[in-house]
Amino acid sequence: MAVKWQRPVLVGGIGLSFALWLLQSLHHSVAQLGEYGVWGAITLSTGLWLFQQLGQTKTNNLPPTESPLDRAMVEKAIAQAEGLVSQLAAEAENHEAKVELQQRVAQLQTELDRQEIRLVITGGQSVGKTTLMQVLKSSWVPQQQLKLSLQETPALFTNTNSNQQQEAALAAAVASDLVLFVTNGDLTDSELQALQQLTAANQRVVVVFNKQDQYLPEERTVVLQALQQRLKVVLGAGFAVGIAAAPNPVKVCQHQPDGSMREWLEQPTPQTESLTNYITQILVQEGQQLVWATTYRTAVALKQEAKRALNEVRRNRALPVIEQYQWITAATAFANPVPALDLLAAAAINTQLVIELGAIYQQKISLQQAQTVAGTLGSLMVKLGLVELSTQTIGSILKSNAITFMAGGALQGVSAAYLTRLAGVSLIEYFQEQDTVLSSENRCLLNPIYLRRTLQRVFQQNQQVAFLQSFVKTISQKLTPGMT
Ligand SMILES: Nc1nc2c(ncn2[C@@H]2O[C@H](COP(=O)(O)OP(=O)(O)OP(=O)(O)O)[C@@H](O)[C@H]2O)c(=O)[nH]1
Ligand SMILES: [Mg+2]
Repeated sequence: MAVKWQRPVLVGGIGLSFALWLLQSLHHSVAQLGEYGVWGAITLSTGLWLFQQLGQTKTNNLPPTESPLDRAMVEKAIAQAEGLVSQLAAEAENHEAKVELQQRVAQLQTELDRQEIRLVITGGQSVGKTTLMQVLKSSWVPQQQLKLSLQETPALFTNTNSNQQQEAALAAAVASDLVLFVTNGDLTDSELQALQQLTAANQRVVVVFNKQDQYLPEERTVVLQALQQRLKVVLGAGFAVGIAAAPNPVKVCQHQPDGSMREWLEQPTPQTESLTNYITQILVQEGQQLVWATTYRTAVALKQEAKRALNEVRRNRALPVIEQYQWITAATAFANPVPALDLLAAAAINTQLVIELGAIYQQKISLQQAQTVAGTLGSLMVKLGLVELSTQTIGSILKSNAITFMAGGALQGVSAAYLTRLAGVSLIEYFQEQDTVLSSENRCLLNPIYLRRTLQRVFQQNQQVAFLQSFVKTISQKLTPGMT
């Protein structure tokens, strides 16, 4: 098989005689071996270094928005979004989302200085959203000093609306500064879920209990109190106000001087004062904060979108690299079968893999750090029993196939390739979580606990029989092209 042999670190961990043979056959300078061969003595003590770094990984995350938001925090979030979008532009010049993301990032600064405050009315079908909007527009909005805009989302929780439409309605709510969530009584489960979604997105919500006129006066208080209670339990906060945006006409009876009774219907005026008082107060006290919070949410969402795009670009570059290493490890273990899997050899190969994947993910990793990571991955695989489990499973797949008679090194070859894949994919997932673009110090900080969790997850995802069977088949065919 044709292996491009450009990676000096690779050589170190592979059995010395095999390496020499390889080197000779590949006409490589033996001097390189002396330089890097020392690494064979990888010790677990270097793992300690990892533990010292523990807890330093996530220092660059955005602050939780529970702490009062100030302009500087929003500006920081905007700068982070900008950083990621330009990183994406630098790494993938022709990315399809590049121009759009750049435009949206440019708008963030204008958003931050926006004068108009946006209110959105949302809620289930026929709860009175349009009616409330009309009442507010005619009687309340004109009295306000602040510039306000008021909009209604399509109804939530309808049978006809697709999930997508529902998400779009909620997204419109999240894009506003203040949400008026209208309901007609105690909250249903879907209403609570939507409220949870909004609060989780750090959206400021006022729950509006409309059509109060349909309840008797004493019932209204009970329903309102139940609502407040539910909001407190489920959301930990929140506030509900009762209104009647278009109360039903009431029958009025009047005794006439002649003893007869006159009856007529009277249209009561809308009762929205408790709501308008409450939101006027919010806007006066928190108007500026609300605009900042919206800009912050938009910046964070944009940042996440850019990060996803960037991760995809990098993953597409990283997977072929991992595949290449699978072949190298497989060929090595196949040609040089040892009773137990020669993990050290696999680990040496992983050192170079760590460096190459790190480069794709913009992590500056020294040789020593890469060795530590590879060593830690190797020892974690042993400790978690992944090596044993994998070789057993792969062994039984090999036996159940017609390729049982295959050369002795097949099990080692396929297992080594599989473990390399696990290590590589774990590293991809691990690096994806790192905010290197955003950190001032571009160091590779590794958290072994998180690495362990990632490894376990990746192992579980790659344990499906169908995947393993096709993996075994592909690798063994490549190893012994004539035999299978
Ligand atoms: N009794 C009573 N009826 C109300 C009240 N507010 C609105 N309604 C009535 O409820 C019905 C629906 O009101 P809309 O304002 O159209 O409700 P909506 O939420 O905009 O409806 P969709 O947009 O279709 O989901 C109308 O017949 C309103 O007159 C209220 O406070 N009390
Ligand atoms: Mg409507």
